[in-house]
Amino acid sequence: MTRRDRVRVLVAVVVTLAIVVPLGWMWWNSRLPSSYSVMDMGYPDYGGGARPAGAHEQMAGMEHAPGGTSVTALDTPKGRRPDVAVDLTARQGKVHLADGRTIDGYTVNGTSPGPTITATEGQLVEVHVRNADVTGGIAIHWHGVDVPNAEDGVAGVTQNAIKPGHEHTYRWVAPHAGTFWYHSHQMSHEQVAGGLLGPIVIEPKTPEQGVQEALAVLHLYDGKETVNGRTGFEPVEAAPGQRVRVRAVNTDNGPQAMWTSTPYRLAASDGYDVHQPTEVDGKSVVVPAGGRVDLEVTVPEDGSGVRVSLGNTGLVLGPSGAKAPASPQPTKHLDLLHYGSPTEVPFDTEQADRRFTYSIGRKPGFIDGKPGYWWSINGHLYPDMPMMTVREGDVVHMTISNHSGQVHPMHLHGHHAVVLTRDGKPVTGSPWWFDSLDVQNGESFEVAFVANNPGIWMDHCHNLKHAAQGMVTHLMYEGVTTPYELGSDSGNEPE
Ligand SMILES: [Cu+2]
Repeated sequence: MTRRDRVRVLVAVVVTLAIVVPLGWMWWNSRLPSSYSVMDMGYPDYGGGARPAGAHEQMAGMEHAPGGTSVTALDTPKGRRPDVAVDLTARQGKVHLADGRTIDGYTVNGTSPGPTITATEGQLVEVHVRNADVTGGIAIHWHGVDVPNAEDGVAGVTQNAIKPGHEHTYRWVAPHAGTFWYHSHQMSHEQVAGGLLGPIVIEPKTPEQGVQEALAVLHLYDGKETVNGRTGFEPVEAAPGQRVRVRAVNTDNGPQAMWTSTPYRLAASDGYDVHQPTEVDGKSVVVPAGGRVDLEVTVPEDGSGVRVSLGNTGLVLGPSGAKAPASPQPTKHLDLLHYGSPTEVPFDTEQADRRFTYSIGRKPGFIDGKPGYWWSINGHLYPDMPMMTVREGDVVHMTISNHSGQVHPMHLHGHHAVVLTRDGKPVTGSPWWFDSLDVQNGESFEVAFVANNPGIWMDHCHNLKHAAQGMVTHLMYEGVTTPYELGSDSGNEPE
């Protein structure tokens, strides 16, 4: 080897190492421990507000100071008798759908969707959940119901996954009338897709008289759109002239347009009534993944029906045998920024105690040793996520922006937030309350909520595939700790 050859080899080796060593370091560093606490995840973000005494910049974990409140203590008071008692048994295996198909998935009490949980606002709901044979374990989350933290049903954060043959009892007081749903929050990207879910209807204390109700639970089984477990249009008997409130739940990972063959009013979204909703004609309403809308329609007097479409499936409301006219999808969407009329919200949205940024992007890197082009939050990859830290009573502003190339349905547990602006334009209609908000690529929402439910709460993408790819952060109340752990050793995998 000449001197020149030796130099060449040396240069090649140095260049290779300069590439391989940092990559190897990134790979090594990205591997998730077999067991870890959500409190040690990422870095604290105080949103410009007060820091706890002795808080350390690098470690959110420093905050599990002695004397903290465990999530297990943030519970529904004991002693009160339940008003509504429900037994749910989850199974894994064949699912016989209402449309006659049989698929591999999950059932609740033998069906999917599972039974509807119905209660009245203020009632204590007690749900005994049994895992018959779901090998990966289960946990049940009450999507959109702002329950106490101990009842939130997130494996590894608020409880351990319920193992096969085991049970868990959930108790919560129905805090708000509206349309909600329950689903597994253990291996949720697989178990929810497979059908481990069902609807929840909370009626107001004084229901409106003369309004019939119908449920439309949208789900994709094996990639096929269904409503209430069947493809096509399910007939729902309703007399001519009857007002019908259709409660639609989107349990899929993507947004779903919904429209009707007659004009409708959007009575509610995400369980909150729209203030003074006007009649809508020629526009569809988009239900975000995880989101719900209540549409009110009136069955025509001429004996024909109303077609309620969620894509290629839906309901036909009308007298027995009623035909409903074909109803092509409108090209325009209803914009909730300008729908209904303004009214008070119960807190001052002008004053913020904390301001958080939730900027959704995409970048190359490693997550748990896997190279990829991953979702990022504020430029970071999972698990190096912001731990948004608040105190009880804070008014919180959050700017959620998306420059990742895809829509993300953002879901904060335990709270409802109100939209202030989208792309700088303020809400001019009814207060727009949500728990599941579609943020389109290029959009930026400013939202506000009151930190009024202490705990450790997931704030994640409800495209559950994205969540499983690391689109998961948490909102943490100062001084709250969890004894539960995530990771393969713990058996808890909430996403
Ligand atoms: Cu997403």
